[in-house]
Amino acid sequence: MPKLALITGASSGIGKATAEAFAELGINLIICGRRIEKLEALKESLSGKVDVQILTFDVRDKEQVENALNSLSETAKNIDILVNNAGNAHGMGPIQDGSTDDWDAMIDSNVKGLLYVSRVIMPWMKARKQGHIINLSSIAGKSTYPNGNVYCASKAAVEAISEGMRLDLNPFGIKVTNVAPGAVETEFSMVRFKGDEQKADAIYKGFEPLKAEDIADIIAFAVTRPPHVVMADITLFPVAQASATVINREA
Ligand code: 8X3
Repeated sequence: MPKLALITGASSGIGKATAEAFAELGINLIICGRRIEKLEALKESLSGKVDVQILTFDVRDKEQVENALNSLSETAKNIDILVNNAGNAHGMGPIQDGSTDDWDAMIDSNVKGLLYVSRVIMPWMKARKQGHIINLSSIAGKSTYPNGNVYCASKAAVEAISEGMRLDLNPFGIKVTNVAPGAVETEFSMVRFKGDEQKADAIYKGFEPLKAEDIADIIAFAVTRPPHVVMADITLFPVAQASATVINREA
């Protein structure tokens, strides 16, 4: 029986790359996001390989999340793998000057959105006594860096939520994998710097960052371990990166 995975934030970056990697493994997909055209294009490109269903909702909107997920057919509720990938950074600067709108955006998607989606799907997994939840955290969740403040806090929350899920879902045989990447070149920095290309490009200058596919590759590895094995916590850096703040850049 082929597995079924639901991926949030699947229209780009790590979410999209994970959908592509799962399709290679023959895992059927429910791809979720806000950008319908991007999801349609992804569905189109994968449809020859696996079954792909699209769900459009904004993880920040509790009602939208609940309505969209509950609209799934009974068969489609048999989700084996949930990839909580949706999330982003908004702004980067001293906390005393921070934008409360940016803070809302990060806490609403990275923390509350992840919880809303999981809250619907965890009972389905519990009832089947099986499932695998992959939470996309960040090195920012393990180490707070200057000007990262609320973004780092939102990812520290993801770390705590992964631990909490692992503890509370333990009796039901549900696997929880926390994935904490360092520098990955995606739309991430363009969003963080609100479209300022120069600032975004500077983040990845002088070294070879990770690609979305590198993270997807590790997630694909995590979901193909034997039933008795769970990769609980994975930190991934490009070779040039040694910590949240130390990156060896060519001059
Ligand atoms: C993304 C990695 O180092 O920009 O979460 O916070 S970092």
